Amino acid sequence: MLTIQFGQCGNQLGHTLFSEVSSDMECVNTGVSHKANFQYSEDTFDKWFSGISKSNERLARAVLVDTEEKVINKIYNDTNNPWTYSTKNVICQAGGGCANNWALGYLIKGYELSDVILNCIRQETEKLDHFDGFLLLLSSAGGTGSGIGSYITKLLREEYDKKPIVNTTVLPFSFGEVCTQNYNTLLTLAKLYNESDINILIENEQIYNICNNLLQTSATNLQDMNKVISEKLLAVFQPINHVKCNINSLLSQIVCHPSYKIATIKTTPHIPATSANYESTYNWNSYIHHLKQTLRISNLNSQLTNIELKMPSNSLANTAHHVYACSVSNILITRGIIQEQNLIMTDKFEEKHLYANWNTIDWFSHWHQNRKFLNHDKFLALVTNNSQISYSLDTLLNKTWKSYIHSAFLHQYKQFGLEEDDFLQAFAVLENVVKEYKELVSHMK
Ligand SMILES: Nc1nc2c(ncn2[C@@H]2O[C@H](COP(=O)(O)OP(=O)(O)OP(=O)(O)O)[C@@H](O)[C@H]2O)c(=O)[nH]1
Ligand SMILES: [Mg+2]
Repeated sequence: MLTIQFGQCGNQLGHTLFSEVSSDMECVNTGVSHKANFQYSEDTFDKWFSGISKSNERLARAVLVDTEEKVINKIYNDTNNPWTYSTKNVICQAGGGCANNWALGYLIKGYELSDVILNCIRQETEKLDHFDGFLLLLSSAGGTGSGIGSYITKLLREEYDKKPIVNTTVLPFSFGEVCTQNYNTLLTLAKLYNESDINILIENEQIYNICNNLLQTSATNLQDMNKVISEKLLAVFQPINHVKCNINSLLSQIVCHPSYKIATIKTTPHIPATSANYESTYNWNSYIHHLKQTLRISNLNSQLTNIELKMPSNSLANTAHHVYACSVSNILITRGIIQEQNLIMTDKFEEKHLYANWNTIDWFSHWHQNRKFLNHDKFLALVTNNSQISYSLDTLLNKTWKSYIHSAFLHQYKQFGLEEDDFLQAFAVLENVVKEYKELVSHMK
């Protein structure tokens, strides 16, 4: 896999991600044999690193792109890690960033930097005997990640038409950031929908709430949030018992229909470091029950609280009256030791009524890894492609339309050559996505 980090968010997140990969490799309490752990470490290394540097650090298989130096310098010069980035993979065009402007990133700076970026990517991919695909990290709200990230995704699709492209897009807080964030998000999501194989959406608000409510982090900062996002991504991408579970199998399961290419990752447990011992009191099935409840939607007379932000419970409450989102497909990934008296039962996720009726064969998979993940006794991730996403996208569309009909800030985009028609096309793409996801519900089994 080749990771490409764009802009402030993509680079900071990527840096935390590689640090977490290293921490996971170095865990001592693995729960598996020396041989099994050795294999896990080898597979991890092959996935994320391209070799060892002269000073004996692991070299991240990553390309870094930004249009201002501050963040890149900070992460590149952080020498407190057993891993590092390759100098030749750092592409930074100093010039004050893309000013939270998708058009400046996509139409101007993306174009200017594209040859250098693609050359660097070619050098990395040509070294590999087997190349699994791309993982792109970016935020949708700024100008660099959103604009250059979308532009490079388009070029990668042209050059590597058969290689999987996985985008991880961080969505902004709904209030209080920059005035152009909704336009940038609209334009990014619409472009990526057409060019990449899957877009894993991460909502900053949700992550912030996980830090505050569950981890009880005092004064949550971006670093704390990036740790949670990294855990979610690694719970999916770290090695699985069966080697054949790679990006291609993720895609064929989750994106089994070309109209539905958006996924989210729900994870549990998120426990404050001070109460880590508490973790072992939960059995697998309480966690699985909890993850299933994250798929609930509110029915007419109840205001549903966000289940991912609650603690799991060992009492498996009666769920007969619950209403669930309609899923295209789900993958449950479990990491940790399975004991005879505490088996993993996945039937809760296999129930047909959770899925669209046209998906007749492969709506659910379960992947497992015995080796403990980041010192958690048990850690679970649910990769889900379901109708819940239509709510956030609908809200985004409504807000963006409101600005658009008043022509608010449009001149900032037009000065770099973006036209009304480009906006209208992006609205049309995203409105169609929302429509498809909303209609899923009428296809429930
Ligand atoms: N989770 C997370 N979000 C971040 C981080 N840094 C920035 N963001 C979010 O990203 C958005 C801003 O985008 P940036 O990534 O800073 O922008 P950029 O891609 O560098 O683009 P320009 O600075 O406009 O050139 C806001 O929604 C921030 O909340 C980070 O480290 N982690
Ligand atoms: Mg920036």
